[in-house]
Amino acid sequence: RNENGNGSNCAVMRRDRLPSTRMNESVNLWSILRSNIGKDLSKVAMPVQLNEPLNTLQRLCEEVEYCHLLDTAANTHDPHMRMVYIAAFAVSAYACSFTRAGGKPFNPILGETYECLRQDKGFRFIAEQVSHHPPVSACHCESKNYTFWQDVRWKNKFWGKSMEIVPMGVTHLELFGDRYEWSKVTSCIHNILSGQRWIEHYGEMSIKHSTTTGDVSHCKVTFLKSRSGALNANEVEGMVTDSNGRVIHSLFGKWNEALYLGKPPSATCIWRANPMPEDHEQYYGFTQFAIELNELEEGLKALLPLTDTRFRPDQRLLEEGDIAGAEEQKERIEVLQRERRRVLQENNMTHSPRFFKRAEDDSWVSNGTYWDLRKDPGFSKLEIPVLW
Ligand code: PIF
Repeated sequence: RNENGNGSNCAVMRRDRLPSTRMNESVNLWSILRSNIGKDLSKVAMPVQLNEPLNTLQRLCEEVEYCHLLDTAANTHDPHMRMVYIAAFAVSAYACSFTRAGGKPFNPILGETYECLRQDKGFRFIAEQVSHHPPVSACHCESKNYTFWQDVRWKNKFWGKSMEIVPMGVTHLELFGDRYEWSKVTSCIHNILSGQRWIEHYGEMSIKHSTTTGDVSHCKVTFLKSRSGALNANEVEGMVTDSNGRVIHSLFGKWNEALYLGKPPSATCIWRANPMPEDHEQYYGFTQFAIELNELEEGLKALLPLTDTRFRPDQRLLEEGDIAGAEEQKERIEVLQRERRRVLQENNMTHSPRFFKRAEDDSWVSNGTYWDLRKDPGFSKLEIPVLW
C-alpha cells in the first residue's frame, strides 16, 4: 500500500467493498420539501440519510474514471478521431450516475479539499469547495497527456414528482496546446418523493475544439429524453464535424453502457462502462472506482491536508453505517461553518480559496500550489484551517 507521491511505484491494494451497506431510508422528503416550497434547496440542511458517503468534490473525480480515453485522444493525430475519443470521455462521465439516483452527495464545507493521486491511471486530481452559497466545487486534474478542469454549480428545479438539476459552468480540457470546451446537460431525478427513483440526462452537449490557429472540429452530442414505453432509454447520438460543418463521424450508444462509432451493424465500440461490483445495489450503487474514492489508506494520513474529505467525520460515519452519529456530526460541522461565516461577515471579510483562483472568464482554475506544498514543506507543517 504505497502510492504517496514520493516516487514509489508499488502497486496499491484498494478496498473492493464499503464497510457498510445502505440503510433503508426513513426520511419524509415530502415534509421537508413542502415546508420549503419556493426556497432555494441548497439553503436547506437535509438529513444525512439522503446522502451517499461521497461528496461533490469526489463526484467530480468520478468523471475521470475513463481517463484512458484522454490518453488515447492525446496519442491520436487525426483531429476528428481525437474528437471521437473526447466525446466518449464526456459521455462516460455520466455512466456512474445510472445506479446513483438513491442518494445525494454530501455538500462540501467551504474550504474542504479532496485529492486523488492515481499513478496506475496516470493522473493527479485536486478539488476544493470555493463557494458555499451558492455551492461551487472546482477541480483540476493533470497527467503527462492532458489537463482537465472545471467548476460546477447547479440550479435545482423541483417539479413535484421530479427534480431537475441544471448545471452551470464549462468543462475544459487541454491536450498539447489544443483546447476543448463543453458544458453539461440537464439531469433529472424522477419519482423523487415515492416509488423507485431513477435518473435521466437530456439535452445537447456541444464540444468545441480550438487551437491557436482557429476552430478545427466540433462535436454535438444529444442525450435523448426517454418516451414512456419506448426502448430508447439513456440513448445518445453524436456528430463530429469539420471546420466547414461537414459531418466526418457519427456516434451512437447509451450513456450508461457504451458508445459506438459508425452506423450499425458495422460500428466500432469506442467506450464501454466497466461491470458493476457484485451486490452494488446494497452498497449505494457504487462502482469499484467510487468505492475507492473515500478510502483512507494508512500511508496517506500524514500527507493529506486536514481539510481533505477523507477526514470528514460525518461522511466517514455514514460510510460505516452509523446514521445517528453521522447526523450529529453533520449538524455540529454546519454550526462551525455558520460561526466562521459570521466572524468573516462581522469583520467585513470574504473567504478566499486556498488552491484555486478566478480566471479572466470568471471560471475557477488551479493556482498551482497544491502538489508543491504537499511535497515541501508538507501539509503537516502548514497552518490548515480546522473545518470539523
Ligand atoms: C446544507 O447542505 P445539505 C445546506 O446547504 C444548508 O443550507 C447549510 O447551512 P447554512 C449546511 O451547512 C449544508 O450542509 C442541501 C442541498 C445542498 C448540494 C448541491 O447537504 C448538490 O444538507 C445537489 O444539502 C446535487 O441539497 C444533487 O446542495 C444530486 O449539495 C442528486 O439541494 C440539495 C439536494 C436536493 C435533495 C435531493 C434529494 C435526492 C435524493 O446555514 O450554512 O445555509
